[in-house]
Amino acid sequence: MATRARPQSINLAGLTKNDYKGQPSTLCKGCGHNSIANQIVQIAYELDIEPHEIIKLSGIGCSSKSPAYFLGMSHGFNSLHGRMPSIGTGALLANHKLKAIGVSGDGDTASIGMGQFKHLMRRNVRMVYIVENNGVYGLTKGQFSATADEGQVLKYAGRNELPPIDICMEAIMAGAGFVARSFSGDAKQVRELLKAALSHRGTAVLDIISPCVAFNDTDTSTKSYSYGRDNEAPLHDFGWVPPAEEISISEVAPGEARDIDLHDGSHIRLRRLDEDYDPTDKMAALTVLHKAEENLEFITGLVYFDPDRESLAEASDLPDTPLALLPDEMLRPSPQSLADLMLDLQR
Ligand SMILES: Cc1ncc(C[n+]2csc(CCOP(=O)(O)OP(=O)(O)O)c2C)c(N)n1
Ligand code: SF4
Ligand SMILES: [Mg+2]
Repeated sequence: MATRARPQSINLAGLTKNDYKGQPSTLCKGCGHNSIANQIVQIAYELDIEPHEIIKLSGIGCSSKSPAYFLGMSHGFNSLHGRMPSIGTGALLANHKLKAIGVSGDGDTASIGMGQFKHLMRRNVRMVYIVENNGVYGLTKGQFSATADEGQVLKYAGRNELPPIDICMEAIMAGAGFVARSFSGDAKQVRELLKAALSHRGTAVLDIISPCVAFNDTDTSTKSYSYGRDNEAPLHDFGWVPPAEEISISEVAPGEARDIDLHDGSHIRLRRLDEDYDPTDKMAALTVLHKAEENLEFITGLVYFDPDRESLAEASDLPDTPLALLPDEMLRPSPQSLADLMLDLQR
């Protein structure tokens, strides 16, 4: 007997999960970037996000193509190689009410885009900045990127003689207040981190190991599926609790969980695993990253959190109505005020 397809449930925004999808992916089958795009679709649906509230941003690379594959009804700007931070800064000053999701690659961020990346975090532009980190330039056929393992040998690229850049360390040093590492193969953790990152008041950096199945998925690579599966060592069990939900510590044994407040009234809930890790301690965060690099450990979870720094929009004292929505008369100085200014300059 023929079965009828069940209608998809409609969320509070009046949309189905399908409504949050984008174009069909043209990336390789099995590419980690596809999985991250799927998690963005899922969380946007679960969070009842209105598509027009979102702007998707990217640079150039396979990773930077992926915003085409999620949130097809949202705003989007696929920019130049390594230049997504300046486009994002401009867009979010023009409309600070937008929620921004930026997708970049390790080449786009840690090679050509490093200068722009650092200043985005120094300014604390409110956006979720995802680095889909595969250790290679996938789009241009697998050259080593600045996050590739030192001494690694790849069939087409040869031997990499240079030490890797640690994106999380760079993010913490530049002033980002939400810095996390994850693995595209750990869909649940990626989803929870994405939800919390959207609630953060400034730049939230997610460095997600996202294997390139075409050029860097060998067992000896720290950016491969096998390495991720065998070595992922979460710092804690990470969860995000929405603003309206009552915090109930009673469901976990005392001392096993810790809740941290986010700016919008939501909470991060950290459950202890083996060791107690405090992500609000900057030196502890840098030490854990340094040790992980030395011991080739793949730690994941929220590495660093500082809720106190104002975002660029907050520090710029912008009016509540976004600049992009103000009428011309309010944006343009009057002829008299320009004349007064000129007089002032001549004094
Ligand atoms: C100014 C400039 N230089 C070089 C390139 C060529 N290029 C395109 S994508 C890319 C690397 C992308 O690597 P990554 O950001 O790691 O993305 P992936 O494809 O691995 O996801 C390079 C070097 C370019 N498009 N523009
Ligand atoms: S080349 Fe690599 S990064 Fe690009 S789509 Fe294929 S698997 Fe993904
Ligand atoms: Mg890459």
